[in-house]
Amino acid sequence: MLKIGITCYPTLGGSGVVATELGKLLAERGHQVHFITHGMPFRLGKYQKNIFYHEVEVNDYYVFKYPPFNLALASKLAQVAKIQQLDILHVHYAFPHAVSAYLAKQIAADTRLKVVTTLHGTDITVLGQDPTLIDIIRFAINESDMVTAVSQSLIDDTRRTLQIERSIELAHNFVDERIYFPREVSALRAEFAQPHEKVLMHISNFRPVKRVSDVVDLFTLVRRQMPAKLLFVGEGPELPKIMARVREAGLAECVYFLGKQDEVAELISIADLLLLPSEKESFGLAALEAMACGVPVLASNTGGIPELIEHEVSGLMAPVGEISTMARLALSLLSDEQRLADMRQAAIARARARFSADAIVRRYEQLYEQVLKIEDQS
Ligand code: GMT
Repeated sequence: MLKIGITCYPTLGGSGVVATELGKLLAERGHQVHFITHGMPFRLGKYQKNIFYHEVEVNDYYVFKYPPFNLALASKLAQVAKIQQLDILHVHYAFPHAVSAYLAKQIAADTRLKVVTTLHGTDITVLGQDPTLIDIIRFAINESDMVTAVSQSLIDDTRRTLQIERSIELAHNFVDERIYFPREVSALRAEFAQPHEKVLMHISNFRPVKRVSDVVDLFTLVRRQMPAKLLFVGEGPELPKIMARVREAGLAECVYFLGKQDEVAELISIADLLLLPSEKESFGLAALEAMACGVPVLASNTGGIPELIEHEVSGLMAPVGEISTMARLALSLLSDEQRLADMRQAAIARARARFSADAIVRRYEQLYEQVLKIEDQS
């Protein structure tokens, strides 16, 4: 059994969700897991055996213009690594976590600590393109003892944008089918829609990369042809703009904004179709969660999405920004009950066969065993 430190963004984003769920499952399997973050990971929930939480506190002495979070994190990581004798420090999202982990490993040089970095997406596709950060991100990736990425597409992007040659292991994101399965939610559904209406849903952090306004435009086209409701779940910088767009489109009566929700399995289950028209999406965790709940996904054909969805079998894909194509695909699926039922089953089957938590957590365990065998150079 291993002692594993996990660092992630604790309060938002799919990378934090993946890191937290991974930690919980590793703890269930008997490993000792230490979360080292600036806040309690929101999916951590109640006390669980084998899980420990170490809060990173940042000194904001008056001479600092910016509180030195990255250094405080490095210092805390080293401290926990030494005191707890961690075997692995698994950091999620390359920047700044992999940089802090590199420093921590130097500080804790008298331990056997190995650093595993998991790339999640925008750490490469957005931050990795920023000239002020590119060198430090490349450095931290190259210096990690092991690097994993959540899709093959992200591996390819990392090699291309950062000219990285080292090995990067593929470990897809996963879904816990004890939580994500089709729920009986007729009473909840009735709060939003009549039985004859279809329910479309979008879940995201409302960042520009998610192209949420495409959701509104696509729904406008669908709504002209069939009775339907649209539910938005999540919050983020684009939300006010989207609310205004919904009002301008005269759709206020049939669109609901549910805000940030921590437990989405029941909500997702009321949808007939999840919309994910993102510009970039290295994996699309919300899409996988929907599929596991038996909700087909209509997504843009970008990044890691084609690794998740088989077009016309377990979901639908269209090129980024092609709203009329997306509307046509949605209408054709939603007006054919047999096809919809078949796609629901195919989505569940694919989520379970290819992205089950059990298999992917085992994959991480194998990777940890592998990295622990690597001898340090120094
Ligand atoms: O969407 C983001 O920018 C946030 C980021 C995160 O920290 O959660 O999401 C990325 O990681 C998720 C978990 O691995 C993936 O499911 C998302 O596809 C990925 N987002 C993008 O690539 C835009």
